[in-house]
Amino acid sequence: MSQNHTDPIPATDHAPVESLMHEHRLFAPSAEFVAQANVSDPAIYDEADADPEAWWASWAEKLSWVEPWTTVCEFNAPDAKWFVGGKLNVCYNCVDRHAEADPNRRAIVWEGEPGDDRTITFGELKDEISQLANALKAMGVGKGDRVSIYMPMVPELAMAMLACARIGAAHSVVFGGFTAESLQERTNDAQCKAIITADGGWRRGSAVPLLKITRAALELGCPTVEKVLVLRRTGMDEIDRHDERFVSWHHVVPEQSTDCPCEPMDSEDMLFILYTSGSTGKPKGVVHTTGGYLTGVSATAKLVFDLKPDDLHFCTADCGWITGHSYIVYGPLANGATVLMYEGAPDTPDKDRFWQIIEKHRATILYTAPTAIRTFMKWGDEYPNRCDLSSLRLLGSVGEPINPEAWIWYHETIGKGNCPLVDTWWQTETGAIMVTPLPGITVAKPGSATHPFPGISIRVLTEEGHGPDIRGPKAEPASSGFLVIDRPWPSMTRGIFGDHDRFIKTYWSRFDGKYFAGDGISLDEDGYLWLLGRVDDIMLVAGHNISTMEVESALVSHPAVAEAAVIGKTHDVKGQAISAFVTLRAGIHGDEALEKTLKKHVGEKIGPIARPDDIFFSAELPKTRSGKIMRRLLRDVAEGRALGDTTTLADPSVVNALKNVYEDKEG
Ligand code: 7RM
Repeated sequence: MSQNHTDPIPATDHAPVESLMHEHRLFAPSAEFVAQANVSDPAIYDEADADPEAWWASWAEKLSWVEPWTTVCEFNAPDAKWFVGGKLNVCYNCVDRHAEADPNRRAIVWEGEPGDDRTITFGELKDEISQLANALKAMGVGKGDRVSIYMPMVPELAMAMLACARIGAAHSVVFGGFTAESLQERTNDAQCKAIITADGGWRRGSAVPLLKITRAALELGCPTVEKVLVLRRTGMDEIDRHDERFVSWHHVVPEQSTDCPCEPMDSEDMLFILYTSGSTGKPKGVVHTTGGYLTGVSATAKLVFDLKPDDLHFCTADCGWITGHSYIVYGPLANGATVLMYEGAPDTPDKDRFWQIIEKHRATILYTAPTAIRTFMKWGDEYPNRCDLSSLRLLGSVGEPINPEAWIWYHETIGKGNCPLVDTWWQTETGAIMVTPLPGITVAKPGSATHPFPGISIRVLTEEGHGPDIRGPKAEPASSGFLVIDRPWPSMTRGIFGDHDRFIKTYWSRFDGKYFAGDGISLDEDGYLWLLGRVDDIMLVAGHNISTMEVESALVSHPAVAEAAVIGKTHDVKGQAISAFVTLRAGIHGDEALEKTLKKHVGEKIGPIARPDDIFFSAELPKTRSGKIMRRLLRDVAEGRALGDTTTLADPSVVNALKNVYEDKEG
């Protein structure tokens, strides 16, 4: 076996009771990877655990501070303060200090959907951000204000975020796929003084009319908005010259001075708000602050992605999500790495676009989501196989549990068996990665996010708040329960903007003084953590807790299946019956025989208890705009209810099509 190959190691044959369906191979990093890794000594876990505050302080010390902190952490659940009394500027840390060290190093490599590209050095980035920051000041935006950013994935989006940070204004990035109503609601909730937008952005060959949508939001009413700064991207629209609120980026930004001092910010000053749309209620404005957030994302970016200054880090998320904030902009740039940013869709002009981009720019790290990986599997191996992916040295996954089948495909077909694969669990609210392998240390089990990041204390708790010591000498086999974090960490959210009661109710009430994440989790006897999905999705079938994730993984392990979503449907006898919605791989037709085969397959993989009662074939599954399967809507379909709130769906027509499939079959 070659030295640089990720070696499969025969796994133990015990499998946790709650989780019988596992890929039974273990994947250790190659000796070559370990030799060059940022961290390869497992002692790091004990060091961090022995004194978590000292551990986090050691990361904060790697940042540049205007004034040192006096206290590392003050925690009075749920209120946390980190690096109290310290002052720093996030833009200085992500841009200026690298520009001072080497202005010609690349900061952003950008690829537009139509194929245009642009490389921006740290020196250029500093100048452009400074001009933009001065333009914002001239528009009346200053320290303590909020700004909505509603832009396509162009470098100016990252610049807008960093320019806000430079002058001490908090940004609220609104994903460019959201509607005028969503933009209005978020802008008003955050009381934004300005909106930064563009005429449009490219998506699947057509231009998304961002300026038109912004205008519609203003017409719906955004009383706090005084100015709208508009970048020209597509040339599809013009600013409204008679409306004094509109300002052309190209008129005002280039004429500004490239000199703009970084505002020294208190460690606890707000850096940004990011709205997450939960399944119920209005979107929550998750607040992140300056010192703790930057410490968390810079430490995790460096250790989880093994980030080096000469890496080209390709995170495929949009900056409208937390993944884009933490691992396109703040984490990698704080480390002085180069980020690759792509504007458009993965299938434009063809289904090999990501692979073409990796080949063209020689990306070294790829961080993407299981929904994308399963889509690539469905499209077939010919697309990645056309391209030279040999520059890749590390792969990451985030957003949903990754099925072992998808893990193996990603590892083999994209990573060619050579790249450690990090499955990272975290949330908008946690700011940074919480559960993850460390690529130079961890022996990976496909489908498991493995262990807490050093310094993070994860608990697997029962309803009553009991649970094993997960770092103990011997974990209680197969315990499963609620994912709880019982120690503060620097990048934890400081609250929901304007709604502290909701913050306490949602996250801090279920387990007193501890953070409740809303996810189910289990621990196997080797001490590995397995994410089970949102607790609302976990099924109770004839007295057994079965995770939707597990049945989905069993289905996806069948060669005919591309993707599956499983739900528990109310059942008179069993409590819940299992319904599965299945998407097939290219060229495969779903019929009764296949339905039988798949039921049998799940029964064999997990056990008769997990055998789906019904299987429905469907071309698509309902997903949020960030790609998470929305099982709640499938339950509505299966239980014949009116559909709940569908505004977070990427494509609302999908669920109506599913309703038809379901009703045709059930009559
Ligand atoms: C980063 C992000 C958070 C929710 C979280 C989980 C799910 C995310 C994983 C995962 C299993 C993973 N932020 N989730 N990563 N589940 N394994 N590696 O996605 O705020 O948008 O979503 O996503 O349910 O609670 S988020």
